[in-house]
Amino acid sequence: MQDLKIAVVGATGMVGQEFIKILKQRNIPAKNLRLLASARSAGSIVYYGSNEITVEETTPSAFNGINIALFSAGGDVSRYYAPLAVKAGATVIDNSSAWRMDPEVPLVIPEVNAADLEQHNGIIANPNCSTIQMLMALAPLHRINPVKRIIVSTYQSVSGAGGKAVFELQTQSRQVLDGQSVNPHVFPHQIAFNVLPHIDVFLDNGFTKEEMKMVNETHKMLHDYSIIVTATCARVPVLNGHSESITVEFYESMPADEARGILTMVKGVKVLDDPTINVYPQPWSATGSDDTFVGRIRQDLSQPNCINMWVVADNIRKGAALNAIQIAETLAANDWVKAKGVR
Ligand code: 25A
Ligand code: L14
Repeated sequence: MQDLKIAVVGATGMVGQEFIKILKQRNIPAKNLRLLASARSAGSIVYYGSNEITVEETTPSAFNGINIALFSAGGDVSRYYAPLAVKAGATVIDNSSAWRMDPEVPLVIPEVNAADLEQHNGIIANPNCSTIQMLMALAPLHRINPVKRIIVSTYQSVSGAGGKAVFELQTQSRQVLDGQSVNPHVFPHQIAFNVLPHIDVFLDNGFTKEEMKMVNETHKMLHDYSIIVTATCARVPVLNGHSESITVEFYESMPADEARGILTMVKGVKVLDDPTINVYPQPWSATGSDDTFVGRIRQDLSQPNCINMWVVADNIRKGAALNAIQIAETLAANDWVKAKGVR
């Protein structure tokens, strides 16, 4: 990983900034890093330890000499630039939803389906944040006792919608407390002191695109299209960290204690589950952490073979930047950085 030349596309965004933070923590040398964004941000300076790196405009030639390009600049940028980056010799790890359901593109959580990376053709998709944390908790259980049905409700923070959305929650919160009127820009309604059952656009089937990502991406990553998934995704006035209430039905009995025991052993998962002392996962304390936190594990009273749980993760970190960097590390460790045709 240390020798690879890495480009970050969308370097000035929420996810882009987290990419930079994690690459620094991984001791990637500044000389191997190229920061790209739109023309608006070109020329701005980003501090990388004691180094100053100038942000450059994303252009097709910006990918010359790059081994890995980490994209987080929205679907349109990815659709246009990812094939150009691949043509220039880079392997793309894309955070947008643009390529996730393409059958040629692996969709990967390294802890869940790392082997899918081997067959990549130059573009690899990073899954949706809500799906990543759900499968971090469910895949280890599914391996032991297959999952039949998932009912999930999300409580998603504003950071998933980008830097302007974070600013909107902060601004509106002050305005409401000061008795002023608020003007929504990023979200369709006031988000401060409110909850919106609406993330991404509505589809003809009555679900939102975000809700259907949780269905479709679960099938693709678990390689199991028989699992029934139904999701409700809500935006809550939390700055960072997504929470999820998950009800999961297994084919066989899954005592809560057994689930707790299995999850305690999983790398990347931390069980925080002691109601006697009010211990359970919270988005505020999950922020900045690499782990996915699971708690409130209990038997569902309404259906046999079912458990309920509460799952929290830092959506910008494990839900986006960290997962993508873990994909890059998996590629590097297995000598899979170059697409299979050119290896
Ligand atoms: O299509 P998707 O997948 O649904 O993705 C939509 C959005 O989701 C975020 C990401 O927002 C994206 O825009 N996102 C994507 N994947 C995510 C994930 N897994 C995710 N969020 C969570 N989890 P973001 O805020 O994180 O990042 C936006 C970045 O994209 C850069 N960008 C935009 N167009 C680009 C581009 N980069 C290269 N080429 C392009 N054509 C964008 O950079 C940002 O880094 P920027 O330089 O355009 O913006 C930096 C500053 O400019 C300000 N600004 C924004 N718009 C305007 C503006 N200033 C003036 N006028 C404007 N119109 C911003 O305030 C910012 O500070
Ligand atoms: O598909 O707004 O990865 O919280 C990530 C951010 C969907 C929307 C994705 C949000 C996007 C989500």
